[in-house]
Amino acid sequence: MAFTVFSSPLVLSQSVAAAGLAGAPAPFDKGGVKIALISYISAGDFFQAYQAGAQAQAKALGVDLRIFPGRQNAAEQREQILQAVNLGAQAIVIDHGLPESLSDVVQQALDKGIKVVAFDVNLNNPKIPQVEQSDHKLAELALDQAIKDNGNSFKAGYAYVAGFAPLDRRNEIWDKVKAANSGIVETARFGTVSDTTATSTADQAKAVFRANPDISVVFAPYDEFARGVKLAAADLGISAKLKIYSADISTADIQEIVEDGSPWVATSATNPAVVGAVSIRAAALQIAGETVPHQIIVDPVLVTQKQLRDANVKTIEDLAKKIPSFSTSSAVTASWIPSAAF
Ligand code: SR1
Repeated sequence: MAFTVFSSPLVLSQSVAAAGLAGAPAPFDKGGVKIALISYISAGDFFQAYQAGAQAQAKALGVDLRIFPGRQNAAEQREQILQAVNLGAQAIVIDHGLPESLSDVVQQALDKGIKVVAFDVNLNNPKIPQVEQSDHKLAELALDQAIKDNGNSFKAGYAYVAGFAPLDRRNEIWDKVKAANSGIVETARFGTVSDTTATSTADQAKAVFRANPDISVVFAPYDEFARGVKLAAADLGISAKLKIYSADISTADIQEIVEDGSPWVATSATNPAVVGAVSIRAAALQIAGETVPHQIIVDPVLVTQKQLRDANVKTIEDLAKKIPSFSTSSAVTASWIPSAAF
């Protein structure tokens, strides 16, 4: 089998015919199954790990996985979906994106009998299973910890960009928490999603902190936002009076969380490699004609700075050893689907 990462939507695949998977249903028994993974964002640890998990599961299944990189470009993502259709993909996994720019091209794929799986983009189609990390739970875990650490009266900064399904779902919980705790005041809202999310968000956070020196807590429910906020706090020399609560985790994030004086005190996260593997399994099961639930959830866990320091966790692999459930998900599996090795 081969993994083809498309450096541009115009580059053609050089795939190798994959061998069949003994005991699997058709067409996996004969091999040569093609799946396309089309991302909207590729930069950043979360998306790299998600793709690596998808690759690992594809390899275990003998699938020829074509990966189209995301460049936060809706027109390019549309083009890539059409290209995947033309390349003969039997399923397409769409990882993030803007629903309004995708629905017609996704419908063209469905009309040709191609299976579609959506991760973190609401395509609102009963034929398309939706994979998510339980974003409500992600936000609840982080915000419960924020209240545990800081009480229910503080001035908060909030990093958010509307229009991304996971961030919108996390925002629903933030709104609920503020409504239930009148002492929690959102003093400033900021954030950028781009190929330079962390540094752009850092520039915004600096301006926010200068204008609002009473902010003591930041809810930054995306690790690139949290990195930006941490960078801004360090540049302004205010790390000691700030606490950051985030989502997502990676080896680089762990290092930033545990370093001396880090204001990044907790994050709630899944293992993104597991989410990538689950997305490929959902596609594979559909290709095999098996039923897949409409909503597929990978549950997150809360990880605090104290837990990481106390257990001397330095990498994602260390974390997985401490929390075995972090590296597995029983979502959308079958006896014929081999486990992915991350
Ligand atoms: C811009 S959306 C970023 C989020 O997508 C994934 O759900 C990750 O958890 C990340 O926080």
